Amino acid sequence: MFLDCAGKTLDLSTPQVMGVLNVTPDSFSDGGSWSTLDAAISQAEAMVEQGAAIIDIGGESTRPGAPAVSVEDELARVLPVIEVLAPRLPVPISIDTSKPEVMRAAAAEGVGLINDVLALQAKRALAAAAELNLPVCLMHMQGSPRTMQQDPQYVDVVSDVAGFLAHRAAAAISAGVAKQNILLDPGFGFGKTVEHNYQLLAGLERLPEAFPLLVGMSRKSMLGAILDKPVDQRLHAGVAAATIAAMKGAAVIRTHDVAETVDALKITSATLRGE
Ligand code: 8Y4
Repeated sequence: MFLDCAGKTLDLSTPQVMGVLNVTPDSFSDGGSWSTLDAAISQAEAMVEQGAAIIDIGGESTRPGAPAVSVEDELARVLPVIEVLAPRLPVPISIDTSKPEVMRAAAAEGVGLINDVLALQAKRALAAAAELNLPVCLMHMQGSPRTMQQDPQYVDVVSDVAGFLAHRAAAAISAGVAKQNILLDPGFGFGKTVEHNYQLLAGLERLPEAFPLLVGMSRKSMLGAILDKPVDQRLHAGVAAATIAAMKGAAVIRTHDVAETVDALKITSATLRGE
């Protein structure tokens, strides 16, 4: 029910919000300057005030077609932010990375959770996560960020994703990650058609139930495709999707829209308690 994130607690007895803090140059115009850092810190503090239980910091864009980022560039983006935020925030910080070097450096600065869209499949990532003894989110992706949306195919997307996640959890446990430190994520939008994404959302209860589920649908094209609306007009749909996921048992909702999602999850939580 409670996750120890490097001394800070993540309460998973009710659904919680993970606030997204992007520190890629496309989210803040000038990389590395004080105003960039200041904006990131203010945004993180605002999300905590709005009720975020954890803040996810990522310096590597995982959007379809995004260019690869070097270890050095990724560290230059995320470390200054983590250094300031880790001692200041009352909630844990999560590091969105697939690189073991970034996991280690971020952990040394006080990060409390590893959010890996590659599910620790990069070389030496399993060993790094096991040694750091932090909670880790293992996400499903078909293909690589560059090509994943070209022609995604599954026999049964829910069974395929469930099988992959069960295998990655087993690999993590074999490498020395504590079972209680594992969260799983079906990876909405990562190598999935719109139909695959809704099959996954509908079948969320069929994913491995031994681990808490984290999901991220906020602003994604699975919402835009149904609404036929651009990314800045997907707030209400994202809140609806978050509510549905939480009703189906999701423990953590990763979102850009913290205040609205926190309200929705309070209603969800009261409903789950009522039944
Ligand atoms: C607008 C804004 C449209 C953002 C698309 C996006 C997940 C994740 C991402 C997720 C976990 C994104 C790092 C994609 N999505 N980590 N990361 N789960 N665990 N796209 O679903 O936000 S980045």
